[in-house]
Formats: sequence, structure tokens, C-alpha cells
Amino acid sequence: MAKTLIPVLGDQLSLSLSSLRHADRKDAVILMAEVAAEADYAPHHRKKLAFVFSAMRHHAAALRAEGWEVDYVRLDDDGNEGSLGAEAARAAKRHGAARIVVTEPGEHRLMAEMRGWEEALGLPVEIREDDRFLASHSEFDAWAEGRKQLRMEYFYREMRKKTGLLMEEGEPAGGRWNFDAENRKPASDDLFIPDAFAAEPDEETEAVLEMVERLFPDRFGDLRPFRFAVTRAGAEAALDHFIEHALPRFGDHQDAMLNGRPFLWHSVISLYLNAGLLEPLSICRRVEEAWRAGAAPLNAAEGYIRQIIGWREFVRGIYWREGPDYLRRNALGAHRPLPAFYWTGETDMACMADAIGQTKREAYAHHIQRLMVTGNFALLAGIDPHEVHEWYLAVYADAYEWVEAPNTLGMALFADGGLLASKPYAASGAYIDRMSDHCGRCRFDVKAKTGPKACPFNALYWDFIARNEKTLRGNPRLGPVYSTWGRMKPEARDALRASAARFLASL
Ligand code: FAD
Ligand code: DLZ
Repeated sequence: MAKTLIPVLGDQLSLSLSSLRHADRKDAVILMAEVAAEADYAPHHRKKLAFVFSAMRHHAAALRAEGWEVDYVRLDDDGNEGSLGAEAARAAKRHGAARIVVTEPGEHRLMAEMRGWEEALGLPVEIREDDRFLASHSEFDAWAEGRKQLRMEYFYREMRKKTGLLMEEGEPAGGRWNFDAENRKPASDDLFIPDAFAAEPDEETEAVLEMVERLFPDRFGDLRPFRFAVTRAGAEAALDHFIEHALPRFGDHQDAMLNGRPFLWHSVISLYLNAGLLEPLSICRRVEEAWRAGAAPLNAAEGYIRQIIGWREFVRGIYWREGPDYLRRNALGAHRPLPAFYWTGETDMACMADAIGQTKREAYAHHIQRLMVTGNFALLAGIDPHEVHEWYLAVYADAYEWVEAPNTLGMALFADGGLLASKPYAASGAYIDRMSDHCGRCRFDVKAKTGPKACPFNALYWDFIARNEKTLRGNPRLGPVYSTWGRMKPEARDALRASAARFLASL
């Protein structure tokens, strides 16, 4: 009987994947392949590599337990040809496959490659939509069509209505769609901060850690200690841990930062969700249940659900709608190279050192660290958006282009000219001081605006505003900022710009 070959990628670790649906287990072979091309298209953090390979190996075992035949190719197997296309071709020959069925990948790069498989392999190839999201491509496009501006808030409301999450008789629970204004409290060390969830590596994970150590000795990031879960059950345990210990405070302190406290009340589940070990709707239902049971306040449940059915779905819609050209957008004409300290964390700016240092250790930083520290710095300093994009794609365990690129280019860097965000998320040191305890331990003075001791974010902020006046002055949300700039004495403006220029020259 001619077989159907079903390649399953490293971020398609879901038992309900569209390519597996309606397949007859007797006539199908699943191919999972660890390949150099995927390990190398970005210089992935070593923890990310270990997570992906170990989770793939555990998923292969889970599929076998469900009765599937799985052909698994390890990265160091003899004969591994190093790319998904070449491995699909080899496997198709090995099994005498008559056709290939695959779920669409999460990247334009691989989508283009897969579209060429039919010709390259001489077999019919069916590419199915990835329906592990709440909004299909056509649903998002229909929502976006004809709108002058795409705003997450309106899309989010549609997703709330569609799913019924936090809805009561057709109205949003609590009478409001959005409790964001109640999600901006700073934090302090004397609040109860839960321990991070930690899984124990099993034998398979140990083998992967050794392989990554051996094959990627020079890659960015600490490999050990390795505490990520690598199975569906482990990911569920991480979610349970979050709901029990951190969700109640997630809302209040979502935007807070504390030195040496990488996880605070965040869930740290994006790597599992993006890999397919958790499903978005069931996570949100669990969070809603916690609220209904009185175990979490509404601002926490709403704030959390908004990230998943709002932001996550919204950025994916934009990624696919805008096409590959999105990756090269540079609306503010920023061309400075990425400073070397993004790879070392060696900088005197305490907030940057903390965010980059933990990124190196954990392959994780929470949203405000990514947006308002490393992202904000890159925006203000005019770093080339594509270089920044390549950095974010590499350093986080949850990074896949469909979710990383719109967040980096659209949200953090305004490189899409305001498609995703209504104004640049630019902020001076005062924001970081308000939301964190970094400034008190920094060698720079956050209250000083100019001079060698002044927090670099201050002069850089005004330099950014001045430098981009032509493009940004017309933005209604920046009206007050340009009025303040206009009211400053020329000497004060010159001093800010000179201070910024000195700092930028030192990078
Ligand atoms: P929590 O704070 O606990 O939030 C819950 C979940 O909501 C997350 O797990 C995630 O699935 C979802 N979520 C929250 N914010 C966003 C968002 N803006 N976009 C999409 N999903 C969101 N997220 C990624 O999953 N992969 C990336 O590569 C990525 N790159 C980013 C780059 C930049 C510059 C910025 C500003 C944000 C990026 N994000 C990315 C979004 C966000 O920072 C992470 O999803 C979040 O920090 C993951 O940690 P967590 O699981 O503890 O999230
Ligand atoms: C991220 C990643 C890595 C590091 N390695 C593999 C791999 O060896 N084999 C595989 O099938 N997938 C891997 N992935 C995930 C893919 O890069 C991911 O599927 C694409 O980026 C599309 O989202």
C-alpha cells in the first residue's frame, strides 16, 4: 500500500495537528527530522535548541504511543542531509510514499520552500492550514479588510465574542473589555514572588543537552541548568503552577521589573504554546475558570486572556497578511549596527545588563523587558530593525518568526510605520525608574538629563523625538511630546542632542 508521508516540524508538536486529521494510521508515516538548516537559520540560544530537539523526541514517543509510525532523524544521525526538504525526499524514497501531507509552517521562508517540494520531490504535496489558532488567515484578512488602521483592541473584542471568554449575556464581564489601566503597578521584593516552575531533565533530555554542548559550543546562551518541560504533561504542570501561584498577581504587576527576578508573576508558557504542547483556547478556559472560582481577580484573568486571544492572534494575522517584505521594513530609516553588548550583557546600564543577562541565562525575558528595555533602547538609539529582529529571533526560547517579527519590527521599533502600534513605544529613563528597581543600583543617574552621569535613555529619548520629527510630528498621540520639545530652550535641546551624540558615538 502506497504510504502518505506526514512531516511534522519542531513547532508542530500537537496531537490534533491538521496534517494528522483523517489520516489512516496504517498507511501513514510521520517524519520528524532534526536538521542543520533549522538549527542554523538563526543563531538560536542553546536552551532553545535543547528544548526544541528534546520536545521533538518526546513528541515522537507520544505519537508512537497513539499508534502512529514515526520515522525520526536525529541531528547527528549518519546520512542526515541537513534540511527538511532533503529529509522529506529521503524519507519519501525510504517508505515509497505516494504523497505528502503537511501542516503549513510558521514562516515565509519555509512556506516558500514547501511550495517547491511538489516539483523537487515529484510527489503531490498538500499543505494544510494550521488551525491551532483562533483566527484563520481568511478570518483575520476579512476583519482587517478596508480598515484604515489595524488596532488589536477591536480585533480582541471579536475574539472575546467568538470564544465567549469572559462574556456574560453578550457583554464583557465586569462591564469593560479591557482592564489594562489596572495592570501597571510596580513591584517590590517584599511581595510574595513564586518560585519559577522547574522540570527535572530525564535521560532523553540529558542526551540532547550533551549533543547541543558538543555540536554548538560557541552558540549564545547558557545551556545548564536546563529546567524547561519538554512534554505535554510537563507543559500542563507549568500552566498549573502559574495558575495556582502567579495568576492572582499577574494583572497588577504585568509591567513590573525587578532586578534578578526574571519571571515575577508571568506564566513562562510561550515556548510550550508556540511549540504546540499547549493549546490557546484551553489555557484561556483554565484561566477563566480560576476567575469564576474566585481564585484570581478579573484584571488578572482579562489581562492574561487578552495577551493570548488578542495580541498573539493579532500579530500572527499581521505577519501573514503583510508578507515576507514586512521583515525589511524600516520606516524610521534606522541603520546603526546592533551594539555588541546585546550578546554579552556587558553594559553599565543596569536595566539592560539585567534583561540581557537573564536572556543569556534563561532564554527568557518578559514582555516589558523585551519592549521597554532592550526594544526601547534599540528604538531610541536607531539600531537597524533587521539586526534587532535577528537578535530577538535567536535569543528567546519562544521565538518563531510569525510572532517575533511583528512584535520586534511593529511593536518595539515602529519599523512598519504604525501598522501595528498607534505610536512608538519610546520612553525615557523615568518609565524604567517607575516600573523597576534598576535605577537605584545603576551607575547612571536617571534624574539627570545630560552629561556623562545622566541615564542614556533620557537624552536618547529626546534625540529620537528630534531626529524623527518629520515622520512623527503628525502623529496625534505625540502632539504633547512635540509641544514640550518645542517649548524647550534651544540650549537645552542642543545639550540633549549633544549628550545623545556622545553616547551613540561610544557604542
Ligand atoms: P505572559 O506574560 O505570561 O503572557 C501570556 C502569554 O500571552 C504568552 O505566553 C504569550 O503566548 C502571549 N503573549 C503575550 N504578549 C504577547 C505578544 N505581544 N505577542 C504574542 N503573544 C503574546 N512572544 C513570543 O511568543 N515569541 C517571540 O518571539 C516574541 N518576541 C517578542 C519580541 C519583542 C520585541 C516583544 C516586545 C515581545 C515579544 N513577544 C514574543 C511577546 C511576549 O514578550 C512574550 O510572549 C512573553 O514575554 C512570553 O512570556 P510568558 O509566557 O511568561 O508570557
Ligand atoms: C526552531 C527549530 C529548530 C532549532 N530545529 C528544528 C529541526 O531540527 N527540525 C524541525 O522540524 N524544526 C525545527 N525548528 C522549528 C522550525 O524552525 C519551525 O518549524 C519553523 O521556524 C517554522 O515556524
